[in-house]
Amino acid sequence: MASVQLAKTLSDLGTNSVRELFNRTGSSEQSVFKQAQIAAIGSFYLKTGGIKGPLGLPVSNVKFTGQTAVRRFAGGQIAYQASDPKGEKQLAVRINYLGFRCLKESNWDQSTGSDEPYFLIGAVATNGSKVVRRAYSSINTNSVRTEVTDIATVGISGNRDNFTPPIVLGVAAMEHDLGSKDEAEKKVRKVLEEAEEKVDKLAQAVGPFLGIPVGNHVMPDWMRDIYIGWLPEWGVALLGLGDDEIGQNSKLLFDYNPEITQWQAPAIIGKHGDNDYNFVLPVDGGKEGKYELFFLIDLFTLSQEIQPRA
Ligand SMILES: [Ca+2]
Ligand SMILES: [Ca+2]
Ligand SMILES: [Ca+2]
Repeated sequence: MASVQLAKTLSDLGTNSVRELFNRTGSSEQSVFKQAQIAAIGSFYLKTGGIKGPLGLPVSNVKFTGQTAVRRFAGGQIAYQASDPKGEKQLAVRINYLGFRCLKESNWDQSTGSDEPYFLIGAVATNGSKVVRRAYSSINTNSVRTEVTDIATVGISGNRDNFTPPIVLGVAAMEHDLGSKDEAEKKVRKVLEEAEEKVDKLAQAVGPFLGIPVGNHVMPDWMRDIYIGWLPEWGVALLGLGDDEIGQNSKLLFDYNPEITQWQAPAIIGKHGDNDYNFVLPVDGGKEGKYELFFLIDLFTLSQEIQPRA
């Protein structure tokens, strides 16, 4: 049976009042023993980085099985065992980009007889973001390129390396003429950084998620607005750069109903070159060209213990 360090839990909350403990958790639980575990789990969660840490967004309130408390998160769970909360298991995402097919080249050629598309592929998770640029030449209708490029890694460092679901995967597709690819990449990175800052600010205002109700999706609406909102901002940022804008597309992945306990990667759809793919991002730029980008997205359970940060 678990034993609860009430004094330590109260001190982590910065109070010595049991009544305040009940207020902070927002739980209607009547047992001080259970309230203390709920609060200790909340404090532990904040010490792993809260939503910006490996656990990410909460997907359940604290549930008791007998005398043991468990709270599930998008990236794992915190269980109150013996006399301390422990962060366990980490669900992580790996995204590999497998190349593309050009369904239709642009309507006119400029400096060369073929198209020179480049893709700024962005992945945004609650615990970080990344932009990868891939550029090509001699592309015409029906051209295919295959490759395996890691967009988001499943690493070995429990606290930092991995992307925790949900994830927004997006692409801004450009056709190179006289512009600077570096400048275009810089602009989309800046939009992503600003989105992350907005999320940080709002997350701090919302607080430690100790008492928020869990809705139909893992990602709260305010966060969804920001993470979906960066796509049109990419479009605006890329205007007038000297390269043609083919278009943008993005999709929110793994924003499941929290009741689902076993998340799964999408089913395999087919092969692009030699590689299985399970996700496609189409970009239809009309007269600027039309493309399909292929991805393989995998989910991993890493079974690591998550240590709180100092
Ligand atoms: Ca052409
Ligand atoms: Ca061109
Ligand atoms: Ca062009």
